[in-house]
Amino acid sequence: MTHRFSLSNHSHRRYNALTGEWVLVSPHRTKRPWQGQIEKSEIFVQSSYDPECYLCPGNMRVNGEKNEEYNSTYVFANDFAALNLKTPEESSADPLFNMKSEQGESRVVCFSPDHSKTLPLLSIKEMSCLIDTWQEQCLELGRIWQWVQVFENKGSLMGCSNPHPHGQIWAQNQLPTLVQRKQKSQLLYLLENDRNLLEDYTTRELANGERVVVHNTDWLVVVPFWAAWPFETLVLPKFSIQRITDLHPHQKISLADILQQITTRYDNLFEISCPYSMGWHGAPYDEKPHPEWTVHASFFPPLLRSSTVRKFMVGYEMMAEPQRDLTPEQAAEQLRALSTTHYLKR
Ligand code: H2U
Repeated sequence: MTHRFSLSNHSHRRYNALTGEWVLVSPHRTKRPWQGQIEKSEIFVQSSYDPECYLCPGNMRVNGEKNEEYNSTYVFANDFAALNLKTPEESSADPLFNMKSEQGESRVVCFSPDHSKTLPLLSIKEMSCLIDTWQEQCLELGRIWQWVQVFENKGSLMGCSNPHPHGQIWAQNQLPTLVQRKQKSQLLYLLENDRNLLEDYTTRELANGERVVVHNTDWLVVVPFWAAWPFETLVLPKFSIQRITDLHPHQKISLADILQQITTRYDNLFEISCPYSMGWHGAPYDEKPHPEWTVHASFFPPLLRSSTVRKFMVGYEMMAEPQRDLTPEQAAEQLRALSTTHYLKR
């Protein structure tokens, strides 16, 4: 070991300016042998329609309701909703048993009628349609609820129960923990610097370039400086915007392009249908201006070294804080080098 510190060789902790958490980076550990669990590779669904699928057009869902013969995106109320409109009011301020009942709505968003079309396989037009749907849903639910969480859980490795490309939307009034943390950090940064945290971060990452995976006229994708998951990415706007509902039509087209580019790279990384969780965070729908916020999306793929070796957030991570071996700069370099043509189309 040399005496001069280097980010790519020596252990260090990095601060997540958005959440206020730290991550331990141990770059020299990338070479350790792996004799642990080998996952099953996520394989591509071949057929456009599956008669057994609860989400395909015209099919019956578990509760007996029939899906429409939809031909674009399709939204329905989750039959097993995590948040319900009719939950009774209840709360306790006991410091050791603090609780508050939570009302809300849970919806499922089918991305396409085609059972096999994951995000990277959607055309720009189809992806734009999905962004329109996210916007419409946030607009509608944001009139009722303060928080609208748009997310996608993809692949059995992430606990996704159905391969039909779909995401979910949960709406509620209390701000979830992670959102509260991000709000606090962004507000503090604005108060201390009179500037927007993620706007400054975007400018700095673009100038540095080391963690940039891809960018276009309106959007930037980086492996954030503080990434905890090996190939985690952050999708950032290059313009001021607080909520997904404020996107202009041309910004949706460029967003469709950037989402296609990043998800294609993920599939090309290990040449599988890459599992991940992704979602959007922006200002709450509380009718306040929120100049501290910048809307952004995060992708969290669980894979580490190959299509079959995943990153486990266990042991030290559960007892102390997240830890990673591969540096964010190395991960960005790998993702950057990949083709933007999907390997199935080559
Ligand atoms: P996941 O694949 O991430 O589990 O999401 C699928 C969702 O679809 C899940 O929340 C809902 C489940 O409750 N669902 C229905 O609402 N109706 C069905 O008939 C099947 C699945």
